[in-house]
Amino acid sequence: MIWETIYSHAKEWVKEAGINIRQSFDKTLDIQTKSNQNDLVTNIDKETEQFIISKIKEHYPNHKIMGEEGFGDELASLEGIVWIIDPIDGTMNFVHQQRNFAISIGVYENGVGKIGIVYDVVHDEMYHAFKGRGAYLNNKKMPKLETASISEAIIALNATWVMPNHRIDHHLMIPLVRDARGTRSYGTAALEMVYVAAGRVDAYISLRLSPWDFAGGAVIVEELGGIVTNLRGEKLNYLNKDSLLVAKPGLHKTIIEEYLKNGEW
Ligand code: 2AM
Ligand code: CA
Ligand code: CA
Ligand code: CA
Repeated sequence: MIWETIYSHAKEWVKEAGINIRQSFDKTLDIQTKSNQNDLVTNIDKETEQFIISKIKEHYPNHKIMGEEGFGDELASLEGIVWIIDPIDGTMNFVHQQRNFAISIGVYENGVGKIGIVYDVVHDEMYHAFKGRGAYLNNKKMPKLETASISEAIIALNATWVMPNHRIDHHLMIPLVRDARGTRSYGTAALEMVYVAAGRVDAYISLRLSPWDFAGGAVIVEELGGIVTNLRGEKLNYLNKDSLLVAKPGLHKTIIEEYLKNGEW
């Protein structure tokens, strides 16, 4: 089966890329900025993306590729088989902490997520799922997600989304933060999504992310019954930037209906 092979190739290449990244810790990083002075990219982000893309092109020349650092294709649609790649999610953590970052890959067929891989390189923890076949943390199958109430929920989000901000209805976030049991901020969307999958947090919220930030994590969370939408409660399309709400079933509905429903997101 072609999909079995794609799944094992994807896991193998991500592992190999992880070994290269761990070896890079001893070398000097070349750090550059992108859209602003806190938006970082390194030679390792670029080398990792190029490594994974070279493997895909060698084995699957007909597949399309969307990668954050621009070594993939310019895509106008998600027709066919599309690899959506974030070579390092959490680059600021990679640069400052040498931990709390991940490689994220989603493989989509005509816009539907088939394979999701999020690899926590430093902890050697690979979260992976094949649609319809379960989601795993390394070799261990993860259980389906049960619902949670707001008062017992840990919500992952960045403090900037609660600060006054002309772009967003930040004041709607304040009751949510107040009513939750606690909040956490890890600075890596891909890992924060799989933390929902693994039950380490109950929900994750972000106001603006790109497809490569959430394409891999979405397959894993949805395989376990978790809900992945934008902050309006709509499905994501994986071609455009969007806001993101990932949560346990039930809790997702509560957050949308009791907290975010009237926001302009
Ligand atoms: P990145 O590290 O791959 O850029 C916290 O910064 C989270 O938001 C990370 O998952 C990060 O992904 C993502 N993110 C999305 N857009 C970003 C931007 N313009 N600057 C920094 N982080 C961004
Ligand atoms: Ca980036
Ligand atoms: Ca990212
Ligand atoms: Ca990245």
